[in-house]
Order: sequence, then C-alpha cells, then structure tokens
Amino acid sequence: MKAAVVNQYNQKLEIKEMEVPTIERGEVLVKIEACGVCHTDLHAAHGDWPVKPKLPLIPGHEGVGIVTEVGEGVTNIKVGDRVGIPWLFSACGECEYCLTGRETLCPDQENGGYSVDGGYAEYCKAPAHYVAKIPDNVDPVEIAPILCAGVTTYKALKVSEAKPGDWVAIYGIGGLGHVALQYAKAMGFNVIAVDIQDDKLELATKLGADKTINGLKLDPVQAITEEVGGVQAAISVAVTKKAFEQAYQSVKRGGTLVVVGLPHEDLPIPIFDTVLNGVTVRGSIVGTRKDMQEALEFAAQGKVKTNIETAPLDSINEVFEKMEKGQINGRIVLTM
Ligand code: 8ID
Ligand code: ZN
Repeated sequence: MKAAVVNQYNQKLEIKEMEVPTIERGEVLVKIEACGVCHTDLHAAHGDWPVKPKLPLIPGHEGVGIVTEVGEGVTNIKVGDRVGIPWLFSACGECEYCLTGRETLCPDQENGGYSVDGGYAEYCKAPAHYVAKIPDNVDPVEIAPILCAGVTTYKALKVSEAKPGDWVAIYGIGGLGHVALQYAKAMGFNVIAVDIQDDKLELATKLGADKTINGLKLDPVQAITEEVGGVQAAISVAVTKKAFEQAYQSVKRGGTLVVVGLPHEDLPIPIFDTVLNGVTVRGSIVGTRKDMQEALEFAAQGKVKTNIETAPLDSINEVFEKMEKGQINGRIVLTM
C-alpha cells in the first residue's frame, strides 16, 4: 500500500510502498477513502510537543474508509461498513476515566497517527470498539474533518457550559474553528469569530458567525468588551500564544476559556483577575465515542458543513507548507 511517512522530525514526509497491516483479534482493516489534514499532524511531524510521536510514523486521525476485513471476536462492525479512525484510537476500558465515560483522559490510550500509525495511507487497522460508524448518506470526503475538528470543537463548546443565547468567541477560524462556529450556532449561541486573515473571516460570516474581528486590525479584547460586554465562553483553537491571551481577556466575569489549540508555548494566567472575576480555564481534548456520534449526527443532518479542498496523498508536503503559511481556508482532505 502507499503511505506518507514521517521518518525524522522536521523532514519531508516520504511517500512509500508498505505492507498492508495485518489485523489481530478485535481489530478491523479499513481501506481509507479520505483523511483530513489536522494541524496536529504538522505538530507531530515537527515533534513539537513534550510527548513525542513514534518514528517512523504514518500520521492522520481523520481517516474514513470501508472495512475490508474483521478480526476474530468482532461483532459490532462488519465488512463493508464505513468507519472513521480517530485520535482516540483505543483506551484501556478499565481505569477510573474509562469507567466514568471520560475515556479521552485514559492514561493508557493510543492515539491514531501519533502513538500508532494513522490514515495517511491506503489501509489502516484499528480496534473495532473505537472506530466511529459513519452515518449513511454522507460524503466520506466531507465528513472526514468531523472525526477530529468536529468532535473536538463540539466537545469544547459542551464543556464551556455556555447556554443558548450566550455570546461565545472562537479564536482561530482554521480547520477546527470553521466547524466550531457552526456547532456553536447550532447549539444556540451567538458567535464572534476572531482570526488574523480576512478570507477566513469571510468564510466565518458565510457559515453564520454573528460578528467577525480581524485581530491584526482591531484589538479583539476591546471590541468584544465594548460590543457585548465580554463573552460567556472563549474557545481558542489558534496556534499562537497571543490568541490565547486575548481569548482569556475576552471572557466576562464567571465565564470560561476553553484551551484547545496546542502551540508549544505557555499561557501565563493572571491570578488576581482569575480569582476576582471567577474565570474558569479548562483544557479540552478531542471527544468521547458518544461525543463523536453526536458530532457526526449534526453533520449528517446538515447543521454543520465542512469547507474542504481535496489533495492527493502524495502532495502532503505541499499541504503542510500551505498550513504553515496559513493558506488553507477550512480543511484539506487527502484522497487515496
Ligand atoms: O483535542 C484537541 N485539543 C485538539 C484537537 C485537534 C487539534 C487540538 N488541536 C490543535 C492543533 O494541534 C492545533 O494546535 O488545535 C490547533 C488548531 O488546529 P487546526 O484548526 O487544524 O489548525 P489550522 O487549520 O492551521 O488553524 C489555525 C487558525 O488559527 C489562526 C490561523 O489564521 C488559522 O486560521 N490564528 C493564528 I495561527 N494566530 C491567530 C491569532 N493571533 C489566529 N487566529 C486569531 N488570532
Ligand atoms: Zn486533529
């Protein structure tokens, strides 16, 4: 099979022929149709984070495809089913987090396209209990970004505890942000989209954002304070510290900053303001299998639509280059 492989951090990916994975008990083999390119994959290829991915690595955690083989003992998935292979590749099923429906916090989890090989390939294997069943009648290419961008931002909005009618700010209208704002609208929030590029803000308006702010032209904190008195929740899915600082400052008293983007920097949080204003800062990592079902359902019902462009698998290095330069509006999805 053809695959895109990270051999060393900060080097171009190699497109090479590899063995199709052999499945074991409880696993399924998936012929990948499409795989979205998440900024996390770029962090992985750069070895940006404290926890490093395996090497060599086939990245990709937005892979969608058709099951061609099922291992012994698999009862929930059959050959011919369309499934997605997400970041939460597997969890132990036994720890306090798994037992309380918080499997994304499992310390023994594996991560697709990070600790194990992912979807930048013609085939990928995964445990049957952790693949996402893709609803009927959706386009496999369009649905791919929901596997990470969708579920992650849907979950972040849920844990923000904002209520219908509240103002919510989304910082960073990229792959995650452009679906975040649609989930936010579908959940009944008023949405302010913040980015540093006008074309991304035009897309945000088209997708339903109530207000947009270009952070290079206007101070978003001042604008948000003046226009709506601060937001109940700010979700930062940008990849710069500056956006996180501004997102924190945009939150009104009693509000929440949800930290989702993962720039390799620290976020200095002022103790005095956090205490006096009763602000919550919380991290949010992808979503559980139940969150995934819900996030996919929003898309299947047409309430959330990804803005995608396709590219062949072997153009991954150019796709990464575009991502680094901020030249992708929405998501690029690799097709096999
Ligand atoms: O579960 C999680 N927590 C999770 C899941 C998936 C992805 C976290 N992530 C992380 C990724 O690893 C990455 O760090 O979320 C971040 C965003 O991923 P993405 O949406 O896939 O990246 P992108 O498409 O490149 O979009 C980034 C956007 O941020 C904007 C850019 O213009 C772009 O639209 N942006 C930047 I960079 N600086 C900004 C600023 N100062 C900004 N927007 C507003 N203000
Ligand atoms: Zn991702």
